[in-house]
Amino acid sequence: MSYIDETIERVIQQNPSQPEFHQAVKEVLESIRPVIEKDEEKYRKNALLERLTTPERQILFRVPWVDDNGQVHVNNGYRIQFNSAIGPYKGGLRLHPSVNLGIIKFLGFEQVFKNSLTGLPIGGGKGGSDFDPKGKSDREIMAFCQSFMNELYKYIGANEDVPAGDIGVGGREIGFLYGQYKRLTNQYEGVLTGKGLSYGGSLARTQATGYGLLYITEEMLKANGIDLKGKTVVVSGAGNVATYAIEKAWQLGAKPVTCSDSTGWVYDPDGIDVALLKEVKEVRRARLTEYAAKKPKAQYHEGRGVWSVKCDVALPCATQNELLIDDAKALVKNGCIAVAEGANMPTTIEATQYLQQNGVLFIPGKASNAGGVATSALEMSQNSERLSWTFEEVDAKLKGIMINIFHNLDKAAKDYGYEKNYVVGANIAGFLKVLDAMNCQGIV
Ligand code: NDP
Ligand code: 2IT
Repeated sequence: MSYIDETIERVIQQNPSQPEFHQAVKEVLESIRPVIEKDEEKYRKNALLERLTTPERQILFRVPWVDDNGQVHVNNGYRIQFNSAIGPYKGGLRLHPSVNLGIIKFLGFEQVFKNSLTGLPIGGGKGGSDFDPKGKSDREIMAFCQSFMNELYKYIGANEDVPAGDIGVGGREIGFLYGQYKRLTNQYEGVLTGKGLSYGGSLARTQATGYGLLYITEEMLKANGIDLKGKTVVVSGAGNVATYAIEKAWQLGAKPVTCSDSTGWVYDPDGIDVALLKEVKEVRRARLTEYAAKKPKAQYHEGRGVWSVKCDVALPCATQNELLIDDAKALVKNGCIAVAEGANMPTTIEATQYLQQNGVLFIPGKASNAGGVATSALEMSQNSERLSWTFEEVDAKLKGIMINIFHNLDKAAKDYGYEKNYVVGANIAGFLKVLDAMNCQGIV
């Protein structure tokens, strides 16, 4: 059996009940097959793929906290330090009831290749908890974040592991986490990114993932002779990534017409009103029904369904496995020309293959949502030099990074005979730098 197939089997066997982790490993390993199979025996002897698919360190901990009624709750806390070959572990923290070890491992694994693609010196990690922030008071959120940090602080540091936000973790949570880290360690350092501007945050970090997604989408379309201007865009999600993807889509002359949350979705024929969306989601933390209530022409639907709306470009920006094979079929039927992932692994492997086979340009999240972590790395640079850059400076660097990512993965795809297969291109381009660093550093 080939080394790649053997590794996939071993990962499935050794990590039972972690389907998302299996899926992420399969996607990457299938893509890097042409690299590995050139020198399979050498890699097998060095157990390269065993090391690549086994986290360097997995930290699991108890998070007890007290709610406003005095009731004690216990959640599971995770930090997976996946690979530090090219820099300190870097990656977000997710707070969502669906979080489990397999989900954090899939996210940490993806982060390794994403961070490599940015061209910046950051390794891959991810963490989080099955804590559900929905409906909690600010005091309860603080109690949870402080308890979470009481354990996590032992394993992180500005040169060691630098967490940030993800689903359920935004500016409020990063503030509470940072305050507790500082209290425990007495260190005022760039240990977290996505910080507030008054205590070391970077301008444009809030916007970075969504903006970066649109910069790379525009570049991919341009490379294929297509103009983003005038295109109808369908977006899922209504959180950090979706909101700023919608904002930048407008700025680049496209028209975003949908957004969604975990209970329903909105189609607004006039295009999504960004100010209203921010008011509903960022300020009031409310449901999308409140968006529809303010916009007589907007339609609100319960459940899922944004992919049934006719569009030119689709941007899944909510969560993993939210774009399934039937959604891919609907997109193709409606003439969609490009799918760019804002979320991590939102498209199933089957749906991805269907889109690619039907000529839809498809760019995977590890490339197209890398603007968030890239700007986190820019925040780390600013913290190290104790300076802050202007919004324009950070935004220009972000745009340059996204354009570079596209051309690097486009070139890798061509070099290995997979022209226009941006999944293969992204995985190979991300992998090669990690491979080189791992080879140089010996058996560790
Ligand atoms: P947010 O918490 O800000 O928003 C998440 C959005 O997705 C919300 O609208 C939420 O709905 C919806 N959502 C979450 N889980 C589900 C689910 N199981 N089913 C349906 N809808 C769901 O998170 P982000 O915008 O930060 O993250 C979105 C995606 O982007 C994630 O995959 C994340 O890993 C990825 N990402 C984020 C980056 C960042 O910088 N923040 C960087 C790169 C990738 P509701 O409001 O009802 O909870
Ligand atoms: O998935 C991701 O890249 C993030 N959630 C952002 C990570 C970061 O360190 O900014």
